[in-house]
Amino acid sequence: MILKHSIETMVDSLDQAQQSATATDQLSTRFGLSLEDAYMVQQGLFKRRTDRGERIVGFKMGFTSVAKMKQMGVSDQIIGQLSDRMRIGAEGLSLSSFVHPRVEPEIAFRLGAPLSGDISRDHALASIDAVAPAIEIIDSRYRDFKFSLADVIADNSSSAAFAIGQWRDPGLDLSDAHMTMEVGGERFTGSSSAILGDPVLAIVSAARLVKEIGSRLEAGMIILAGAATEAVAIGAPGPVRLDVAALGSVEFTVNP
Ligand code: 0L1
Ligand code: MG
Repeated sequence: MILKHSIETMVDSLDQAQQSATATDQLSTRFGLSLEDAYMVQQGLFKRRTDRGERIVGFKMGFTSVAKMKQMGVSDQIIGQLSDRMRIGAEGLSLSSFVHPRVEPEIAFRLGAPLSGDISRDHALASIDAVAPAIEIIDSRYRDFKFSLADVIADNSSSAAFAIGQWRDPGLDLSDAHMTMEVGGERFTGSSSAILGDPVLAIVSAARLVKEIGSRLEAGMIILAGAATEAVAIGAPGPVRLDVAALGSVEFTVNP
């Protein structure tokens, strides 16, 4: 395991990159970084955020689609954390606050009960309090959006912001819902089945991974299940919108 002062140096590097919206070098080119170390850096980053007054409101799941796992040569999911200040409100998103943001069409779950460790799909399903369409903004703090698996975990699994539409009661079958995202006037379509074959399974993975990092999912927390298509770069100011069949829509404005 890496020394504590090295973890703090890595936290400094990513925290500054995020706060100044300036790309930094990959940590793995400067430090030998295990996946365990990487999650310690992620926890350190969130300690900085909570010390600055942010509140943890949930988790994002990454690499939940076969396409993304293949792209990175990995076979498991990764997890990142969501804070209240990462949620996009009516003011929209300011491009200048990000390095090179991309958007992902997702589904969000709100939990009605705490979860941790190995759980069944039925248990996960029964724990859902509400469901909503969601867009995750990923923004690697690394130059050129290039990183190793440990690098991306340390960097909060690239999570930068998120938008959530109207919550609705669970009960809808979301295993194969058509999803259409519009960015810069272009349309991108996919199906929620791309998310682990069934987005509810993202909750099963989230419960397992939070236990591994010594945390747990709390009632009221939000889980972003992962992307249904490739991430799309936000090239210019304008609207971004997602429609999920039977579930509804979510939209925000990208400002300069
Ligand atoms: O699915 C994801 O949200 C992946 C996040 C990490 C990899 C990336 O930045 O594309
Ligand atoms: Mg995502």
